[in-house]
Amino acid sequence: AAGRGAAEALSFPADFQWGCATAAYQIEGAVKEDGRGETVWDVYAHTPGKTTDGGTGDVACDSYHRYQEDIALLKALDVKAYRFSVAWSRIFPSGKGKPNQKGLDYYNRLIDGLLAAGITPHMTLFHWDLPTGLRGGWQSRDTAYAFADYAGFIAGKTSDRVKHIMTVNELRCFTDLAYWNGNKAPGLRLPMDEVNQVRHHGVLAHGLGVQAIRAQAKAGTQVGLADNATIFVPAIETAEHIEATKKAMREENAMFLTAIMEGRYIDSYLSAQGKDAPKVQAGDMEAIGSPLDFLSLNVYTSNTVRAAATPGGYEILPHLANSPRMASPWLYMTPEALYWSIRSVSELWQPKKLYISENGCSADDPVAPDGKVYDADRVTYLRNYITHLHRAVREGYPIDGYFLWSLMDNFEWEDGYTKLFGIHHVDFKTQKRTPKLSADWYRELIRTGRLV
Ligand code: PNW
Repeated sequence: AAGRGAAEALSFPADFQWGCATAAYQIEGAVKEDGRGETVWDVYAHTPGKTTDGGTGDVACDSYHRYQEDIALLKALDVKAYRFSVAWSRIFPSGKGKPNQKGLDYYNRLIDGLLAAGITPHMTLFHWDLPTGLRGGWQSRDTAYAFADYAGFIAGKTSDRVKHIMTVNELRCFTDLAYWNGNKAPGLRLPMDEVNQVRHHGVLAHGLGVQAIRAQAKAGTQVGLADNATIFVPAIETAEHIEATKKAMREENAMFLTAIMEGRYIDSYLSAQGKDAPKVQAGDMEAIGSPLDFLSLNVYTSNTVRAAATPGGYEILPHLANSPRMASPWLYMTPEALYWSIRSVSELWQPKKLYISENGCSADDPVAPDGKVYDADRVTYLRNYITHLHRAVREGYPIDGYFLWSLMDNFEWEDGYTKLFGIHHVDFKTQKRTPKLSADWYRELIRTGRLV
């Protein structure tokens, strides 16, 4: 009886939304087909030296042509939901102006195919593939207005069937990493005042996007975003370290998630930035703080936090030389991140509903003599993280679903094809998709509804 009880303790609710995630530029290919416009990632990936192996998204997984095969993979896993992104430049080739019906047709085919297979679509409107027709990119405030027009348009066209819409994916990645660190497209390294303005245009685009979607979508459409907040885990689970963790969460994400959840830039951020703080116009913060129907978090890794000596202070502990990590150097294995991300945002801001919109890892993918990939490290990573997801479910946080990144190996941005996150192996010569051990493991988790 004790053994049985232990197994039941790791059960998930029957209606828990297990899913997989992908993004347009990472899987679609067909970059010049049916009127798709050029994006910053087309330019960046084709600039020599920008991606590790010279890889581009020109072909990627060829999902633009093979989406039915991808739906079949999802169906074989028996996932309940699929998170994909819409390529803005397929809908508005230069970012604005006249819509391109052929681009819209593709997403209609995909959405209808998913629904026919009994899979709920969760749609992201911007996953970094900014049309180059938008001069100045995210440095320009006009890009936020163009995004809102695009978001409202696509919501109007699809919300009869798509009930979960995310505005943008990972603000930090397409602002800081693209305009400050410079290792994502367009690859700039701007001074801090300009970076803060780029960040502001990013959160503004999200906020104006929420308003436009609400104005044009059918009733019952749920709107949120997929954010990669920087996540913290308390050094020890005591009141003082938990307090420090929440404080770190709120302050370290001040320019993104905190601004969105509170509708303002908190004082510590504004005073730290001083004269570099963003220039804000009337109405901006109201738009940015638009209430959301759900919040989705992309969770990969975290840092440990301890309460600092000064009252109310916090200290972020650095990763150590031998801290366990996965194939991508930034991807430290910190499974508690899944629980503490959910708990911290819940205690800070009480979102109505939560999803994990991405979790997964790059790992060694050894091909066995039988041709199968036995990615045991990825299974270990997933089992550990989902154990901590279970804790959040068990404690009653309003978490409705989990999307594994990624359905299949794909174009991993500046790493090209040298770091792969798929639970299906893709042979990029033949485009053959093969389930890895992790896909078999995930299918079993979905089938039984519990961690085994
Ligand atoms: C996410 N970090 O990116 C993206 O949403 C995906 O498109 C991407 O393929 C996936 O995670 C794996 O990298 C991230 O440095 C990139 O912490 C970098 C970080 C986090 C997420």
